[in-house]
Amino acid sequence: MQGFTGQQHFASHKWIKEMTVESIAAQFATDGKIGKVQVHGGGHINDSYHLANTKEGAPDYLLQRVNHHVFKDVPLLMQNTVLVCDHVAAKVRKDHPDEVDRRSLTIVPTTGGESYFKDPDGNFWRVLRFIEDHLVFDSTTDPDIAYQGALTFGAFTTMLNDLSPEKVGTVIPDFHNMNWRLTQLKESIRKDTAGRLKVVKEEIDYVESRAKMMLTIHELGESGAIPLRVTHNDTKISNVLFDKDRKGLCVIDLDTIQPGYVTSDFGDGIRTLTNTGEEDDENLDRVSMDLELYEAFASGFLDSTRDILLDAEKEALVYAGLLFPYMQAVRFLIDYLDGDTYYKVKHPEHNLVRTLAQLKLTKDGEAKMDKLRAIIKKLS
Ligand code: GN1
Ligand code: MG
Repeated sequence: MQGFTGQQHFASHKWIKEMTVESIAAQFATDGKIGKVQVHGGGHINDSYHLANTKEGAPDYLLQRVNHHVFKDVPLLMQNTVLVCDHVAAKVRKDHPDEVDRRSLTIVPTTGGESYFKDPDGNFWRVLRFIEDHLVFDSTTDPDIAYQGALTFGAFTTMLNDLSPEKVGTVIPDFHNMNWRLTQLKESIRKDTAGRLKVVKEEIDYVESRAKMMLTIHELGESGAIPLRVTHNDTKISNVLFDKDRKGLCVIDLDTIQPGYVTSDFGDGIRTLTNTGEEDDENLDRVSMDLELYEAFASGFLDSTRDILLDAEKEALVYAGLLFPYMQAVRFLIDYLDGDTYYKVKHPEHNLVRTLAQLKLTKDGEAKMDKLRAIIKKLS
C-alpha cells in the first residue's frame, strides 16, 4: 500500500503502529490540501483529529478512529451513519438549501468510495466535513441553551420520523433495554468478580425497590404502545453544535443511532442537562434535577416533536427523565461490580462515585415527580 511511511507516529496513540495519521488522512477523497493535523476534542470512546486545509476555500475535516471494542460492527455503524446523514441532508436541503453542510453531517468517502478505511492494525477510520464557526456546550445553566439543544434533538427526531427503523441496524444490542440491564446486574451480583458486592448492598436494595416503575417504558415498548423509531441514543448537550448566535445547528455523534424509543433521546437529555452537579460528583448535595432546565429542555423537545409523537409517547416522557439516571446508575454499578471493564475510570472508586451521583439524581427526580408530570402535561 502506498503512502504508509510508518515513521511519524503520535507517541500518545500507540495503537497506530503501521501508519501515520497523515497517511491515514490521505486515504480519503478530501478537497484541497491537508496541512496541520491536531488532536480534537475529548471524546471518551473515539479519537478525533482536526485536519486543517491549506487551500483557500476548501473545507477542513475531522478524522476519527471509531472504537471497535465498544462498537463491534463498525461497517454496520457506518452504514447507519451514511443512511441517516443522507436522510437528514435531504430534509435540510428543503428548508436551508444554502446551509446543508452546516446543518447536517457529511461523510467523506475514501478514494476507493468506501465510507471508512480499515488500517493494517485493524483500526477503523472515517472522515467528516468539519463544521466551521460552531459553539459546543459541555454543560449549561442557561435555559435558552437547554431549549435550543432540545429543539435541535427534537428536530432530528422529526426528520427521522419517516425513516423506517427496519432499515437501520442495531449497533449495540439491548443498549437501552432496562430489563436486560437488570438481568446483567443480577449476573454481576452473582459473580461479584471484583469482590465489591459488600460495599453496594444498600444501592442494590434501592435499585431493586424501583425496578417495577423503571420497567414501565420497556413494557410500553414490548406491548407496542410506543413505537420503535430511529433514535440517537446519546443526547447530551455537547452532541449539538450551535452557531455564533447560540441557535442549534446540527446533531453530531451518530454512532449509537439504532432502533429505539423516543424516550431514550428525551431521557438522556434530561439526565445530562438538568443535573446541577457532575455526572460523577463526589458531593451529592450538588446533584439535583433543576426544574427550570427541565422545563426548558422539555419545551424545546416538544416544540419540535409535538406534531409527530403519539400521546402514549408524550405520556412516557416523564418516566424517561427518571429512567435514564437510574439506568446509568445501574450501568455504572455493573461496571463497578465487574471490576471496571467498560468505562474509563480515573480512580478505583470512580464507578461507585458515578453510581451514587446517578442514584441521587434519580431520587431527586422521583421527589419532584408531580412537578415534572405537570410540566410535561402543560407542554404536550
Ligand atoms: C458513554 O463516551 P460517551 O460519553 O459518548 C456511553 C453512554 C453513557 C455515557 C455516560 C457507547 O458515552 O451510553 O451514557 O458514556 N456510550 C456507550 O457518560 O456506551
Ligand atoms: Mg457518544
